[in-house]
Amino acid sequence: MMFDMLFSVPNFGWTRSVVLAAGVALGACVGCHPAEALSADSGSCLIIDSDAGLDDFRAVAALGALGPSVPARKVAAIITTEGVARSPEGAGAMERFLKNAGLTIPVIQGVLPNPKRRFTAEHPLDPRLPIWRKEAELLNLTLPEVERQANPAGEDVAVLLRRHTETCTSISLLVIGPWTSFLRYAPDILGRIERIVVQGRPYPDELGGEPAGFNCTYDVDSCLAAFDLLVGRQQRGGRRFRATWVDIPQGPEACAKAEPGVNAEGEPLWAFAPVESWENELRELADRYQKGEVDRGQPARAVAGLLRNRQGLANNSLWDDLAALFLIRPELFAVRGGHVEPCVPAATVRANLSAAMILPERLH
Ligand SMILES: [Ca+2]
Repeated sequence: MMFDMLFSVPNFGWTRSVVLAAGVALGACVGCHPAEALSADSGSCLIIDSDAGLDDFRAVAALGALGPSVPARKVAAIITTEGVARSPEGAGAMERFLKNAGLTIPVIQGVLPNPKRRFTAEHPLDPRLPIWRKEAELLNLTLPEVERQANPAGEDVAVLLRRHTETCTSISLLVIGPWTSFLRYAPDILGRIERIVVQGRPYPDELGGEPAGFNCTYDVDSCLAAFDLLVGRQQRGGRRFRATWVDIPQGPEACAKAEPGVNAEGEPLWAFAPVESWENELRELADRYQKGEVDRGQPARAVAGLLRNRQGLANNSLWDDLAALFLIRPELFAVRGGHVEPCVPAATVRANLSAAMILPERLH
C-alpha cells in the first residue's frame, strides 16, 4: 500500500508494459472479464501475496470472482504476509472475507519477518499502524474479535503453496504486501512466473531509485533481497519475464481523463478513493444480481460491508484495487515514468472494479 511509494532497482529493467488509454472502451462490463493480461492456457494461475489491508480485500474480491468462472485464470492461493495485518490474523480475516464473498480460494499464512529487522530512517513505520492493523484484522471493525487461522501441522508457506500450484504451468504473481514470504516460496515458482504486478512505483519514478514505501520498508531486507533475486531472474528469463508497477495518479498532470493527484497548491486530492457512494452502488449492483437463491453479487456485497465504517477508510485509497484492476483491464492504464496508472476517471475505475466483483453466470 501507500505512501510515497516504492523503489526501483538499478539495472533491473522493469518492463514498461502496456500503453494506451483514452478512447478505449471505458465502460464496465458487468459479469464478464476481458482479462487480456491473464493468459488463457489451462495451466495459468494467479497467486496473490497480501498483507490483508482493507484495499487488499477489495482487490481479492475483484480477482477472486474471476477464478471459479474461468479455471484457466484461477487464483491458486492467497498468501498473507505480515504488514498491515499480522500473518495468522490476516489469514483468518481473509478466510472470513472470502466466506462472506462466496469465494473459495486457499489462504496460506506467510512466514514471519525477522523481529530484529531494520527499518529505513527515511521511512520509519507509521505510528498509525496499530490502528490500521486492528481495522484490517477486524474487517473494518465488522468482526467482534480477531480470528486467527490455525496451522496445526506447522507447515510453512512454501510447502503449502506447492500443493496449490502443482498444475500451474505459468504463474502471475500479484504482490500487494511485504516481500518476506516471497523469499521462502520463490525457488518453487520463480521459473514459472510469467509476470509480477506490484502495487506502487519506483522512487524516483524511473530505474535507479532507492527502495521506499510501506511494503518495502516493513521488511526492507527481504524487499532488497527479493529484488536482487528478480534481477537474476530477468537476466536468465529475459523478455519473457515481466514486472509492472501500478499506482494511483499522484502528480499534478492528469493522465487523459483521470483526475490529477494534487491540486494547484500541491495538496493531495485523493480522487482515487473508496468514496462513500461506492457502498450504495455496490449494494444496488449486488441486489440486481441476486435472483432467488442464486446470489452472484456476494463479492460486491462483502466489499460494500467493508465500506460501512468510514472512519476506517480515512486517507484510504485504491492502491491494491488498481493493481488488481490492471490484471483485469490493462487497457485502462498507461505508462507514466516507471509505473502504470489509470487513464480513466476514478468513477470509471470504481465501476470496473464493481463489475469484476459480480460472479459470472456460468458458476450457477
Ligand atoms: Ca496491501
